[in-house]
Amino acid sequence: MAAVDRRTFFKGAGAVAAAVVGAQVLTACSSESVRGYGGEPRALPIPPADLGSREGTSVHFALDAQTGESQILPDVTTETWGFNGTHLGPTLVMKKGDDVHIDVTNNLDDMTTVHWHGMKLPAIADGGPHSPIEPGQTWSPTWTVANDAATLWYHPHTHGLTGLHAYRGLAGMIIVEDEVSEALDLPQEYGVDDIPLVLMDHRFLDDGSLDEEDLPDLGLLGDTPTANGITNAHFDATTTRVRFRVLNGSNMRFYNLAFSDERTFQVIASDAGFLDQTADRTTLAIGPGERWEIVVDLEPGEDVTLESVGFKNNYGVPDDEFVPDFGMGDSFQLLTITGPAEDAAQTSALPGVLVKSSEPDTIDAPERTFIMNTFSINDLQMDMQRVDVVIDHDQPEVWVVTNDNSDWPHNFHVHDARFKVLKFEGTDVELFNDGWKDTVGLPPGATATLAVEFGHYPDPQWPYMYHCHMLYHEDQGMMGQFVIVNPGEEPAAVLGAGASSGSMAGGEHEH
Ligand SMILES: [Cu+2]
Repeated sequence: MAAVDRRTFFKGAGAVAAAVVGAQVLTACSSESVRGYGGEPRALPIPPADLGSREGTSVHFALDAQTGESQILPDVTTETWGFNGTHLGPTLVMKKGDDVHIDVTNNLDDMTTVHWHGMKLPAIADGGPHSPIEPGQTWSPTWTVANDAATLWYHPHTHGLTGLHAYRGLAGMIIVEDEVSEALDLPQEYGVDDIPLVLMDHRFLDDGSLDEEDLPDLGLLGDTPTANGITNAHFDATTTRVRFRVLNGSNMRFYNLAFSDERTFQVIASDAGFLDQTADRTTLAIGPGERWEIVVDLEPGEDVTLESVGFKNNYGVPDDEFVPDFGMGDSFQLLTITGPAEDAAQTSALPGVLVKSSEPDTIDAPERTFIMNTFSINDLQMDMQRVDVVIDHDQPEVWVVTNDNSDWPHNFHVHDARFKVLKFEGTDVELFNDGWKDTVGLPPGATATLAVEFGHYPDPQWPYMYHCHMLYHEDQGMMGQFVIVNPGEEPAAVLGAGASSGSMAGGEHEH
């Protein structure tokens, strides 16, 4: 190991993890982040399900952003941020058609914002950088849930500080249910066989506090993975079939999900809801901001580990000394799992067909191109006073998004939208991109052609964001703004002094 660089920790840990289950051996192997794997496995914490207070279809939630101390590590406390608690936040459960009201109170000493990732909603409620919540203030967005059943999430979108605020722990899951999800024969008992799994990674200083120093070109890439806010998490299953709602809430890290015995699992939902049909996988990439719902069948009493395994070909990132190490080759464990008791009920076959197939109509759709390179999109960096794209219709659009870097990964997230990946070119990296998504991974050189369907809430004053969801990149300016207006309408120059309306960097043309 003498000749190996800072990649040693994860690569070494993975090699051992493949052979031996358990934290102690990993501890012995790691030289840089021993603390991350130390001690006995701890039970996977389940964030409380928050059903809100409901009157008919009107549902009221309250979120308080606050500081606290948490035991991310087993043997030391860490100062963290959380919603309604010291770290992370409750899982908000809502139903399609609900009229949602949320009071977000900022009990921090810092300004923040809260964005509802994946939600179609009016821009004024979207919680982007134009919606600061000052310390002591309460922000009260409201909207009607238009999304199909899906796993969404909420996190800050503070201008230049999104990464830091999420890293400190401001993140929570949202479960949207609808008549389709409730009728399907799938595990759906929250915390029992329907398990939220928020994946993050951190670095720690010797005193247990979060290391918040940005690594050059990598930002807050962590060396210590966590599941629902703790290291070395263990899940004791009580059923033979478990559904995991996996959210990558990390700043910069991509995971390649797999089980330690390379078993096949079923993918049932992408970012924006159910796949048309269940899909069998043995590995599944999940980039920052993305969600997948997977189902795994367990034998009574068996032990198996959910891992992240190194990406084949390093996700297309050159593996040499000149390129920052994005961790694409790392292998490590995420969650150890023990199967249920011998008398656990057997399950029947999973439903093969989940939802009626739907496709966006892209005939005559406007097409726009987005070239991502280092910290820019279309050679521009985020400007709060500049509208980059104006959408003056209620139809889908085709967005062609290219990662123009030959050595850096990116990904691409669009607010108020869901999309299908029509084409994926320019890379040998094979990604599973089925279903409706709102965030797509882009290995070096990759071009993704997206059919994007927007929520239609015309408002000339309030912009939505599109951006790289590697949060250091976003915070460095890899983000643009779009406004949805009525036909012929211009965006209002109300975004601040010097607002210039409609510089069409998106390059609209009919095709
Ligand atoms: Cu990026």
